[in-house]
Amino acid sequence: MGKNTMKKFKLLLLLALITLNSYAADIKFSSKTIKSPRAGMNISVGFFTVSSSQDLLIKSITSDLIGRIEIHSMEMMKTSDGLEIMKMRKIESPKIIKGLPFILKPGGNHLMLYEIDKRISVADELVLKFTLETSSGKLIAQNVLFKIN
Ligand SMILES: [Cu+2]
Repeated sequence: MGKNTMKKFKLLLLLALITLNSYAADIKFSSKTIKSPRAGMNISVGFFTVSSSQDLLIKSITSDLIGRIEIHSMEMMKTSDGLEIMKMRKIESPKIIKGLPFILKPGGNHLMLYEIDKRISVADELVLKFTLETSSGKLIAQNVLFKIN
């Protein structure tokens, strides 16, 4: 290999590595739990924490055993007669900010699960399929295992 060819080859190799690296988001899920629905109910909540090495949008979360999954925010509100009530609202495009843990936990933001299949009551674990989008528009599919308790 000539000196010039070698240089070009090294440059190409470097470019390939940089490209690969920009696609490989380091995404870590933890504290993944789903609450078993109460008897006779088909809705419930779930929680997790996720950290990412790059900004991501949560495009969808699905499961074969759950009709619809949303991420909700939760706030305490005071009514005109002074009562404290909890208000939940769907977060339309949840954003995971690079380096900042995105936390869903009891009393705060949470997963809202609707139309839960009865088979879930005998399961210990469930996979939720996350579709995430990078800032450059690339979609990342990730299966995340949740404990049911
Ligand atoms: Cu909710």
